[in-house]
Amino acid sequence: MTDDNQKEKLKQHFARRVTTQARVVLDTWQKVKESDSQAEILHRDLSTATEKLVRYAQRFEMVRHASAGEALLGILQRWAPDTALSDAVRHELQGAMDQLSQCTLRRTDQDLDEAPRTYLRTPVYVALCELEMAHRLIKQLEFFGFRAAAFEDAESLLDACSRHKPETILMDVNFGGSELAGIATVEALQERHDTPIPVIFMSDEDGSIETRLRASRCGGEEFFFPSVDPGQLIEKIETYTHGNTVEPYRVLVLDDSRAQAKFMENVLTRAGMTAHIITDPMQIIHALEAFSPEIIVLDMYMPGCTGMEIARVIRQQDRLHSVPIIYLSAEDDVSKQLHAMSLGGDDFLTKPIDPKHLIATIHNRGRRARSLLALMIRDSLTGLYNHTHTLHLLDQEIVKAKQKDQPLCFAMLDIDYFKKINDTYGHPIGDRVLRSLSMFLKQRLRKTDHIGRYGGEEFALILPNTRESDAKNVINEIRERFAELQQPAGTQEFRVTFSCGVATWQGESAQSLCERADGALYDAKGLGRNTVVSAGH
Ligand code: GH3
Ligand code: MG
Repeated sequence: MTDDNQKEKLKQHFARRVTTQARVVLDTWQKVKESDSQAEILHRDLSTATEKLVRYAQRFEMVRHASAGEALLGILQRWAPDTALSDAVRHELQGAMDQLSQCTLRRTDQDLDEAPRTYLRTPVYVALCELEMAHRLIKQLEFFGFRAAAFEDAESLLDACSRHKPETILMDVNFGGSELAGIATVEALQERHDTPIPVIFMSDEDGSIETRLRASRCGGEEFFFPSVDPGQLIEKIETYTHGNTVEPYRVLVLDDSRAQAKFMENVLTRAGMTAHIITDPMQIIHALEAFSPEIIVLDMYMPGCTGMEIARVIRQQDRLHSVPIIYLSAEDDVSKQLHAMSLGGDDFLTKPIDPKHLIATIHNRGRRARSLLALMIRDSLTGLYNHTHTLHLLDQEIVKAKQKDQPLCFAMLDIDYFKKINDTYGHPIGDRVLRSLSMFLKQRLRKTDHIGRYGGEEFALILPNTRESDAKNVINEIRERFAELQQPAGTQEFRVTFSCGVATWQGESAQSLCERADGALYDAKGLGRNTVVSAGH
């Protein structure tokens, strides 16, 4: 492990220590609020805990925690140890405690510097009857880069939700003790939010239709009965939290009227889409290549050629066969519209265009197109790119690396002794391991990296604009963390490792690059597995 790597790990470790200490301070404050009787002891506890927090935070350069702690110490000085807490000081302390709790909860740019990577996402709240199970689950979730918190009662859950809306809640239908109390809590909670929080319900006892209906009506996306193992749950949580990171649709608009084109650009951008506008039909080929749109909007009548002709040209290219094409025109003759559609269009919008209608059409077409495309280019077990598409992306990235004169790395990764995992725990558990590694990779690599399932238990990583040493560091970090992860199999748990070969592009073909990475992977296996090896130059 390099020095930097080591330092980063240590930093993450200590960052956790600071946040833990912040929680100790908050807990002590809770006790102070609940009891007036032991003022002296509580005053001392609170001061000691806060001093410790400030010391840790300063030492590990966590600025916000340090200043929140210092503010607290300042106020504490005005609370004479042997007296009861005055209302004024109590009020000020509460304000400072709120500040401190924001440090541990809120996602800000500052947190990016000071908190460990596992705390970057919005939280997942876990409200189970069994606290021990909740904590086990949280440990697993943290491995996948989720930030999760467990709650003991409805009140603290509601309180946390109002301070920081979670991405998902995992809820026992009986959370809180009495029958269906968990569902009642969720019902109350959803009332307070404009958009519902996705909830995953679980129950050991009650899988009746009445309960499922009630759960579904208050935002229950999933209902596990009887309860499930943590692996399955994490996969579900991953699904619901992924929804928040939907990429904006890339829409190409060709309209010779500059004013109309501008209008379209405005509407699309305001709807959160990425628009690329051209007014000259002769630019279409270049725009298709440079922008790779997911949806194309064509004006019907333009000087020099028609939208229908352009559509035919687009459809001449195999890879653009399924990109939806939407025509725009003042044409309201239905038979002409039908004719236009028969020449490769998917929809027809009549000018003047109602923005709402346009956006709805693009959304529907885009969603369909994406799910069709996913069937073609993604592997169904892991959701990663399949073999063919991975190689296609590698070709593309080689072209880009050449153009931009940037480094490019390709890595092949293979699970160690996977056959034994299948043999010992069964094929479905083997599949779960493949999915867990794919989730792990997705969450720890950059958006610009590409991850493919290359073969059965073999994965390929394309890392653009990355030097070999950086690629190795990143993958090594992933390797170490993945090896720590406990894979659940019924009542047992086991660990899995992988080996990896990394090759940096040297102006060669994609095939030769793959072969070199594969060679390095072979060497990694030869060296005893669970290691990352670079290909020779
Ligand atoms: P090594 O450390 O040398 O890589 O050993 P290994 O056991 O991982 O490698 P080997 O090539 O002997 O076995 C790979 C196994 O992966 C064999 C195959 O049954 C299993 N496998 C391939 N695809 C899948 C899949 O989709 N799901 C499951 N569960 N197993 C798969
Ligand atoms: Mg293997």
